Amino acid sequence: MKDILAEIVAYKRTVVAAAKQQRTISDLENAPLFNRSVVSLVNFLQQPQKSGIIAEYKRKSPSRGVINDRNSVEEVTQAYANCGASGLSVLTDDKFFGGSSEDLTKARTLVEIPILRKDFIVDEYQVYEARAIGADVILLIAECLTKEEVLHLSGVAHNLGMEVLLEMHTEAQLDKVSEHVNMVGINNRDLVTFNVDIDRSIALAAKLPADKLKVAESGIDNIDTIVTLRNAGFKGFLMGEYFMKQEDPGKAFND
Ligand code: IGP
Repeated sequence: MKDILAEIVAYKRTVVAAAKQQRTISDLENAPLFNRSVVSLVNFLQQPQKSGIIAEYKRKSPSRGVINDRNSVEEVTQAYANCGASGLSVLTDDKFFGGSSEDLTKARTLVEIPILRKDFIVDEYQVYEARAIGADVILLIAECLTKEEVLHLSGVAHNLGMEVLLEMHTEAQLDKVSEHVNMVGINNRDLVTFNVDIDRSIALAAKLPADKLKVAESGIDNIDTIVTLRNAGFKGFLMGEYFMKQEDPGKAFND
């Protein structure tokens, strides 16, 4: 792990340290949304009449710069839900992706489909925070975490009733899958070089554990790709940029 990913992780550690001074874990446990019932993304992705698409709200990214700073989180996430998204992904990182915890909470009050907190989680504090802001699922990124950290953080999420999507990019990272991981995501984008290659998902599909739901992430921009991925065994398709870069991100979902 190096470059931008190392920079993001270092930044997260400072953000978490500062947040802990403001709000303790018991404060988070008292947040109004903390005890709401969680909506299962695994369940939504397994429903054959649904699209399988996890539609992402992403204003900008280190690899692409500004993608969309016009359409509000309320407008886009409601449109995604109305058009048949199986789930939402909301970036909560401020510095690199232009998101916030408030974005996720706003989406939560408007939609009933499951919401993934898309961030770089390196500390259990962020797992409690995910619950407090209204998330149903957390993302854990194998590239940033040891096997022990994945085990611990996924266990905390599980105890709080949330689901876990473990994202990876290489076969070697499969070693980090733990019992509390519900879904394994293959990120077609290399987080260090930013190269996108859809064949990553296809190549790794057969190697993934049979008892974890498979999600293909990044660089998906047409229906043929979704069909190919579905045939390879994927049930979830995480898509951001393709929708966000359209004039009307919600409308693009129907095309
Ligand atoms: C969406 P895309 O290429 O459709 O915008 O990709 C999503 O997979 C991507 O935003 C992503 C991501 C991440 C962002 C995947 N893993 C980890 C931040 C952190």
